Amino acid sequence: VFDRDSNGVIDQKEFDKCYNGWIKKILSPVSALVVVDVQNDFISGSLALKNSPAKQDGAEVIGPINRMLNDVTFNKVFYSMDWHPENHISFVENVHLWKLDKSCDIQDPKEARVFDVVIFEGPNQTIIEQKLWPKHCVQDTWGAQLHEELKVIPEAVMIKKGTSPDKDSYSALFDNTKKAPTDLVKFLEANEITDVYVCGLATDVCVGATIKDALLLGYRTVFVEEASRGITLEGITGTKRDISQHQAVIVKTNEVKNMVN
Ligand code: VGL
Ligand code: ZN
Repeated sequence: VFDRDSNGVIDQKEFDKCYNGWIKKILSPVSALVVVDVQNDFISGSLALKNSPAKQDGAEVIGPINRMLNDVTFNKVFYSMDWHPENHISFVENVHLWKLDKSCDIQDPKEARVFDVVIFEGPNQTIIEQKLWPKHCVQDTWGAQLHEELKVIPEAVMIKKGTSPDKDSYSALFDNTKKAPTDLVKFLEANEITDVYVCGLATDVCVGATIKDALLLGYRTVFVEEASRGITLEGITGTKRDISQHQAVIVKTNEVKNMVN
């Protein structure tokens, strides 16, 4: 049982004692780093974090991530990429392409705004609850490319998500309906990964969703906060509280080296 602060975050000294003094001696951790969506659109493009409510700068993750990749030898490194078709259901510009469900507050596509949650009628009476975003990370465009200063290690695996028009996928592990696993689930299993380190953009959307799914799959899951930036402050705080309550560990970038190597 760890001491935690009011946000449920574990005390660092407690954690070091337990992890380095005990857990690491009896287990052989196999580590994976998942770098989530460090793509141009979230840094200086259509969904630039610096223009969103928390006013964080997505470019600030690049230094910590590159340093971590230079200093730490993870067993596997993955980069996820939001990779949407032009007609994707999450784009505010595309609301008119989809059928709004009768239960949706908004019935005229022209009234729909970024951050609204709308309800679409999907195939076979299914309903799709969807938060709206500006058009972003369209397949094969500049906005979907990883930032050019991000270090990409040659052995890494790219995980593309949100690729079907009618499904969004915040998590790098499952689509938002939690029905379809991505290839990352297969890779983690095939490589017998035990510990999943997660960082990138955005803390309160895709990073948080990836951490929650990794925890649900039973991985020891570590959030590298300094190497992540988010969209809203309430979202970031809420994400940290949720994942801590589900036993994720929040660490500083320089502590990752002690845990992995
Ligand atoms: C993301 C909003 C929409 C993210 C992706 O990568 O956090 N956010 N699509
Ligand atoms: Zn997206």
